[in-house]
Amino acid sequence: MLIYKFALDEMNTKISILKEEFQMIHDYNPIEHTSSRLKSPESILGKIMRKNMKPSLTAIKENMRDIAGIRITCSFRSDIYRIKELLCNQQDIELVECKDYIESPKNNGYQSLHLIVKVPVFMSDRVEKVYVEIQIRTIAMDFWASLEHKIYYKYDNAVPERLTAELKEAALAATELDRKMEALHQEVRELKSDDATKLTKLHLE
Ligand code: 0O2
Repeated sequence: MLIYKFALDEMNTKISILKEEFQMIHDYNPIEHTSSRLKSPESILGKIMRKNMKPSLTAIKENMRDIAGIRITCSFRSDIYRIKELLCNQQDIELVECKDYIESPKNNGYQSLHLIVKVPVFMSDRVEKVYVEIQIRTIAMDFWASLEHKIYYKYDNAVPERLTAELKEAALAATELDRKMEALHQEVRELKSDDATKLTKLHLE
């Protein structure tokens, strides 16, 4: 598991650098918060059985791509794609798979951008490319997902139909909230840039 921990450490450092640099240069931070986790051995075993995977180390290393996972929560929907670009443009990050559950939400309403990337981990005697799953979502998407997760576990996967329908409605409300916040954000940005242009003009006169 150590190699997955190192991969997470590396990714967390990359995200911290992006965060600080953005704050300094643009006076704005697109990342609200991040969390990372290593899948527990029990959870890994559970997935091997569920997916009928070969329980060999090589098969696990190649097929289980979410042992190391990072979740990035952003303020706005546009930030999600910006962060994806910033990370994937880094030379040592290889994008293996991108699942866009924002463009195409899951049937239950779940929204998030999922990336599977490979990062090189430099050990004393070798370099290993390690899979990391990155989930990027807005605060509203994250709020919805964490409540849905709790409900799903509470009902042991058999969520009553009424709740499923209400959850879907809540997902639509979260999408609408994200849309409104994005529009407000855009307006504030335009106002700021107008002010900056006026100030520059004043200085030049
Ligand atoms: P944990 O503990 O959060 O990691 P697979 O990962 O192979 O079983 P799939 O379809 O390839 O399945 O993966 P996918 O769709 O990329 O989603 C995997 C992870 O996304 C899940 O991890 C959840 O974290 C999150 N996720 C996906 N769908 C939902 C959903 O409907 N509701 C919520 N709340 N989260 C979701 P794990 O392994 O289930 O758990």
